[in-house]
Amino acid sequence: MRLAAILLAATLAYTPVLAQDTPSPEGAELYFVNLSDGDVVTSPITINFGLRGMGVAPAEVERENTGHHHLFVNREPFGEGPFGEEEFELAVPNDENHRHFGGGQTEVTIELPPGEHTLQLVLGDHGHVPHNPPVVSEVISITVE
Ligand SMILES: [Cu+2]
Repeated sequence: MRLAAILLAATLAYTPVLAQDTPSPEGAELYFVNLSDGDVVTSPITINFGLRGMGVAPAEVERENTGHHHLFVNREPFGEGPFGEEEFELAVPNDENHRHFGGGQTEVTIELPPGEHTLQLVLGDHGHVPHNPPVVSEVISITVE
């Protein structure tokens, strides 16, 4: 009994901070300003990130109702990977499929090879974790000529 109590206390003490604990305001919206699903484009491609109902802040800056942009390139839609939304509990990964704009950038110019590509925007908080509820754009598919 005593050991159980100690174990329980230890477990509670080391429970990580719950993920997705940065709230997003109702009605926040993330979208591609200059691209639509089905667009045919040429590389390099300039992509403008649109955000309504929230502000952009650099990573590490903790301020209510703000976040920074992430661009998902050619991966499963947000929440539809093998680990669901828990995939991002600690942070959005940083690789060529998950690009961070921690400086507070609202546009990027990227090169993509010819063919079809999917893009999605995901807002992250100061620690690169999506908000609760998550603020994500629709997934668009574009074709690079
Ligand atoms: Cu980030």
